[in-house]
Amino acid sequence: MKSKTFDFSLYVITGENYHPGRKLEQVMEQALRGGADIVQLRAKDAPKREVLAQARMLRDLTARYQVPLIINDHLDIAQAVSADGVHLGQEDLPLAEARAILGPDRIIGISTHNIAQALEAQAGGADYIGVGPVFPTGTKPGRQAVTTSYVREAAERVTIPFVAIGGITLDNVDAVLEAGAKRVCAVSAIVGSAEPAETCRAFKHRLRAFAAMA
Ligand code: 3NM
Repeated sequence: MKSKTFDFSLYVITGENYHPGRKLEQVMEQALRGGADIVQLRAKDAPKREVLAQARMLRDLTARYQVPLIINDHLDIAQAVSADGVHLGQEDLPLAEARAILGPDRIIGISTHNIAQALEAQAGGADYIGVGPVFPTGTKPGRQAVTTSYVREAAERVTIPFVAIGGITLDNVDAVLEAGAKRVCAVSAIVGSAEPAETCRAFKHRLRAFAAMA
């Protein structure tokens, strides 16, 4: 897959805790059917071999839909399954080291929680950044929400793609888009919904409506 030609508006991250009794593969296939344009495997507490097995499954699934696969944190797993890239938090392997390992062609995304981190990631060669958590979220408990004011600041000052993340639902996504986000990311609102495909379609509808107004 030509990783660096990627673009996306709806970014879906896995969250197995949100769909007990439903298989990861089914839920993510539904998200892809509904229009997810990029998928991240995020399995913070799973044993590494299980993450690897999930990564292999998602590599096959995302390839069928021609959608990039990003692996949270584990560069070795990303390489083992030929994922399109990795996503790194502020406490993970630094961007420069990750780039040295993965080379120029893989996507590297960085979580940022303020404009200084955003500009640092941009200057360091990140392909995209996360901007969040916009709203309080049970997926990352205990983290202070950055509110839509950080989204607004990112829209003004960040020149690489940025994706708003954290507590985003169909009920509040318009506020995020109004603040200037062109890309949004969700875990619980999508993988925890009864109909992930329908939910993705509804998110895409909002994203398209705002893109048409711009
Ligand atoms: N990263 P939900 S917020 C994984 O701000 C993640 O960097 C965040 O999950 C950040 O859509 C977050 O369920 C949780 O709120 C997103």
